[in-house]
Amino acid sequence: PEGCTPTAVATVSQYACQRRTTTENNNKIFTDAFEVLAENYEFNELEGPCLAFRRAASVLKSLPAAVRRLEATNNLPCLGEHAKTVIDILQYGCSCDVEKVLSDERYQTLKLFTSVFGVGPKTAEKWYRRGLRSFSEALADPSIQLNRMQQCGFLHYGDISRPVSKAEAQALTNIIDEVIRTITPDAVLALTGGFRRGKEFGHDVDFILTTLELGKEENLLQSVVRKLKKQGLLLFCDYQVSNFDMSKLPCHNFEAMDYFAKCFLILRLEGSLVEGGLHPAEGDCRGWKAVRVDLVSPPMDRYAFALLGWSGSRQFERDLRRFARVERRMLLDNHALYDKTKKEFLAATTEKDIFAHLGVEYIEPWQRNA
Ligand code: DCP
Ligand code: MG
Repeated sequence: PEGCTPTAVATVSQYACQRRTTTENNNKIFTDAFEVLAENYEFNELEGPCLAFRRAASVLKSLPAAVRRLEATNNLPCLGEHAKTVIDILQYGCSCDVEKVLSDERYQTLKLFTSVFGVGPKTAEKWYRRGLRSFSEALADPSIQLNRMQQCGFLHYGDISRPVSKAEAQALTNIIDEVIRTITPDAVLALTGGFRRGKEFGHDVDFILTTLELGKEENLLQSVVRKLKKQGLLLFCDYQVSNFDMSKLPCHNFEAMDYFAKCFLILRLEGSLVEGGLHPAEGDCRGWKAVRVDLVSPPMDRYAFALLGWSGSRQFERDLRRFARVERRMLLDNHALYDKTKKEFLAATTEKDIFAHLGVEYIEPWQRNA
């Protein structure tokens, strides 16, 4: 009621790694709006405002209830400068700025082009500047040379632009698990990414696989890919060899990919292997679906760092690294944790070890949906 002052409101941390964020988002109307603005800034290479909107969205995702009045955002970190968007939405149910972006031709086109596997913002921008506005125009343009990844992206567009369900991720887990068991008895497999955080749907399925014995993981990925191919399940594979070298660490390039061996795959998933069937699509009567799968293979002594790094969310990872750097003078990435004060690497065999080194309360994977 009006005039009633809230008592003992817990302060919300500016760092996503100090907040518990489940998949339940009570402020979707705001966070969707902020994410559109963030993405538009990203397309325009304005990193600062992009990150500011992503942070603001992330803070709202962690709240236990919907924001109903502007005053409710007063004591929240990262939100001040975005009050205007919040007021608009509270008042009109939408924001003028967001509507403007959504109807902007450049935004719409870059959004469309980047939805193709293998097409990043740079390529999308190039196509846009050539005057291309649709897939058919891009595919018909003689000056455009699609690489193998983009060709596959277009070929399987219908399937891989549809969300992957939890049941489909489980079916793929079973397939990969069976494959690695035939390769070595000491294989370790972990489902990571959004599905580890308890999401019902994802754009791909992410796995970490390795071997207990150090060094034995070196040929693992290639063996897995070979077997998948033999079974007729491999539709696309981009294999990246390991460049991992402990002496190159600590690495200061935080947004870059890690150095572990990995592959970006498109696999053929049979509907009969999925409990409850394939996630439905209109007119789909083939009985199978192309699904994007990422496999990463760190050596076992890097397992905890890789698992933490690949479990996400992106915002959670960003803030964990920022927290380490700013609050602890430590460098964290997917390979290691380095203490700049002690000038040494801190060992970890579990995610809990890493949180403990950082002095951050442990956050369960399903609470990392920041
Ligand atoms: N990741 C990262 N930085 C990258 C790529 C990945 O930090 N450049 C981490 C964070 C992600 C995780 O790896 O959460 C998996 O990447 P995805 O793009 O698959 O993201 P999610 O699995 O979280 O979401 P989705 O459901 O869209 O697959
Ligand atoms: Mg994923």
